[in-house]
Amino acid sequence: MDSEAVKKQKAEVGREAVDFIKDGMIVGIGSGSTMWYLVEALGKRVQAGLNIVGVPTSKYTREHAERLGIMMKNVDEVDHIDLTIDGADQIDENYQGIKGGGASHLMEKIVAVNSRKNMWIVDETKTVKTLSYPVPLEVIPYGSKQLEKRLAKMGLNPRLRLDENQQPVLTDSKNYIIDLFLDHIDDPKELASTLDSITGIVEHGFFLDIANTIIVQHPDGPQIIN
Ligand code: ABF
Repeated sequence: MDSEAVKKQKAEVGREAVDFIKDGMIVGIGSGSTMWYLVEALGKRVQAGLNIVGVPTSKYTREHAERLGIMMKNVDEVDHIDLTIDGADQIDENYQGIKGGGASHLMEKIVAVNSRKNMWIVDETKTVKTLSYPVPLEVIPYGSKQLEKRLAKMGLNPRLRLDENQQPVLTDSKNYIIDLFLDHIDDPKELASTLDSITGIVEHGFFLDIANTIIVQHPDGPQIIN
């Protein structure tokens, strides 16, 4: 549960980042609680005449944006994406990130890799020296129990993500999420490469060499890292 200070930082960075969205842009719109504040602020700008097209990274984001009058198009309906703004679960000192705590990382990564520029907006609790956040994997339901056993044998400490009714969480693409609980991840690129080769894993939550700009919100204001 976010502290009041973290909630304040999320609201501040979400409202500040909307200034990077310029008239005429095609903008990838991320998911998560920080992005909720950006979408609220963007809705006000659109209602005041800002002319942009949004590309959603989740059903929730699409519905939230459309309720505010923001025109949304799927990634295959636009020629290109000028800028995608998204949250993140954890960012290390090499600006490598883990995303997917909100079970949206597959669509987030599809939008991100189709964007000319990517910006992450985070509260200061998200930046760490070494990644340690549980690594989300979007996996195909069929064979997911066998996959979980295989990941366990590899020492990756997997756990199927369950909802409040103890049922598997379903992503927008109707897949499951398995999280890898690791004390620390010294070589994200090596682990990402290993995960890329395992049948049944659709996409992992490592976002490596993707962010061009990161805005970290601190009590005394935003730190913009390019
Ligand atoms: C989203 O932002 C997800 O990838 C990630 O789980 C989430 C985390 O950010 P927040 O703390 O803002 O919800 O993009």
